[in-house]
Amino acid sequence: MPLSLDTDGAALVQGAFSGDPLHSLRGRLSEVPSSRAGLRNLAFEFPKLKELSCSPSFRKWLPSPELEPVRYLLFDKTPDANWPVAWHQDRTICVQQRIDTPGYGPWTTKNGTPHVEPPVELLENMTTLRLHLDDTPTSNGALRIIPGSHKHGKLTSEENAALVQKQAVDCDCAAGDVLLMKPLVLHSSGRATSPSHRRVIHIEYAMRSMLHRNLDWAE
Ligand SMILES: O=C(O)CCC(=O)C(=O)O
Repeated sequence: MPLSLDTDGAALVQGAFSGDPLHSLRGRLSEVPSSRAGLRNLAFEFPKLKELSCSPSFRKWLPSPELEPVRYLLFDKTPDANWPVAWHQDRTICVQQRIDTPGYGPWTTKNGTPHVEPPVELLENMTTLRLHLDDTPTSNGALRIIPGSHKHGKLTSEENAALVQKQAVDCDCAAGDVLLMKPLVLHSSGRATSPSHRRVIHIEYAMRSMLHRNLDWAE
């Protein structure tokens, strides 16, 4: 059974990008200075990505025309940075300035940018588009999810521990595949067994108008 974004919290679009568009993204990315593990401010280094992420070739995979990009990351796994990720939900957004606001918190700062947990409704309405630039089978550190775990809101650590006992699904992808993901789905990934590259452009889309009027999106 293929995964469904609504029911499972993730869905695979095989061959979403191929040929010239994929080669050109790979080429542009190779010019972007990045750490071995990836890059947090990808759109700053690769401004054209902002335009691309709003173009029909990206937007056509999204579940709603009201979604707009709010964060751009690059993840890579290499022989020198072959990182695993523990089970977690993506619960933060990036904003321009910390302004204490009811329903928003806790706050953290990464790379000088304020990050905050918004109300659950905002997270439930977000969708992440992960575009794979390299073949990413399980042996290359593919993402794993717990299907349906996004339906439980923000999980306590006890709920998290109980849910990860359930059947995980490996989201094996080929270069050019897109994995759509709800940020609240529990996800993790293992180390690559023969690491070379595992580049994923990770773009988070949200309903921008759901952000409290005190705050502004960082990107
Ligand atoms: O790409 C991965 O393996 C995990 C990335 C991650 O931690 C995330 O999407 O929150």
